[in-house]
Amino acid sequence: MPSFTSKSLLTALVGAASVAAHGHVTNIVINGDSYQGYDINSFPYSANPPVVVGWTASNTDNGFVAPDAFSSADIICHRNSANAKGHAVVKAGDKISIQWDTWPESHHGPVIDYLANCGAAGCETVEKTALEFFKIDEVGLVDGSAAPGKWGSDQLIENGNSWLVQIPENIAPGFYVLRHEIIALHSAGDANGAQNYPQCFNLQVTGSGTEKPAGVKGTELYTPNDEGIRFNIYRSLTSYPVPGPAPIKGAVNVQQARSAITASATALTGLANAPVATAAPATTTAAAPAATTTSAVVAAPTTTLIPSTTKAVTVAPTTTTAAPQATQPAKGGCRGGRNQKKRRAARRAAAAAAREAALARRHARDVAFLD
Ligand SMILES: [Cu+2]
Repeated sequence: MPSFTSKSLLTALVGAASVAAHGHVTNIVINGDSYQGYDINSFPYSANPPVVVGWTASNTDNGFVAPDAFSSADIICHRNSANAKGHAVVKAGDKISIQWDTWPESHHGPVIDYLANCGAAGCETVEKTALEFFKIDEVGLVDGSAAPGKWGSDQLIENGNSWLVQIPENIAPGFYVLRHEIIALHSAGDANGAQNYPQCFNLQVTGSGTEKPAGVKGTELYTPNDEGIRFNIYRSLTSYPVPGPAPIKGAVNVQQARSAITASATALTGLANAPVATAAPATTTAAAPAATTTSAVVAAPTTTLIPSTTKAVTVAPTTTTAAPQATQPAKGGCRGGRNQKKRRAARRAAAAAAREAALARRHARDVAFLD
């Protein structure tokens, strides 16, 4: 890999690449079972998208959340995000492979994973602003000897655009949101130049852990002036402070590897699928999901190392700006307030669309320069 020492060289080398080279998570793999994520390329245009484990969002440009939105709810699980209506079951201590469709090489930066407990009602209905995230892994600068350095994002690309994260063994069983995030730093030397790409998934964690780590609200994870947010990567680097709270005790950065898919799994719904904290029969070691699940977890819990062949994924160059998400059905309320509510919702949608258009323009500038 050539080492880039200047932006102009970088531009000369990769300036011709396509603009819409961003990615999103297509699926997650747990012990061979592949659960579909939120397909940003098709679900927003579908009247009846399937129930999946990935949170809904409106970033149809595969875009990002900028530092000036760090205190808005968009930073929690991406723009205008809404709860995934399904979840995957995973045993504490098991690994989850998070598969992106693509990731642009120029977008160097850390890869970070958090969990937040959803409480007894589960993650399908939890209020996202109440979620408190604790960090379970982080990989920032891997090698800074040659600018712009080797980063977690580069390991992700080398690993077939996938990231392996382990659910800490000590975590208490329950429903959790997994918040996976890449922060692209290629423009982070400028104010408001970092680009956060969070992706969220609903999990039901089983096992016999007891830890209930304290967390931080999504809107309090970062500030625009954090040392690791406003950060110039085009220099020789010896260290990088990964933003956000410190990883919890028990967090592990596992050796990156790919996970073989042996079955396609259906997202589980509701609370009764895999009993929380129920002792498994003494003769079995694997916690089998209860009989009502539609997804038989049969795969042996092995993580197979697969040679990283480059997956040819073509992403349709989406240049359209996001259509405002259908607003959630208004909860019952007084009729008189309805029109005012509608007008407010329309104003909010228009403001959101304008914000996204501005982000898209800014990003088009960035990628014209660097992508
Ligand atoms: Cu970009």
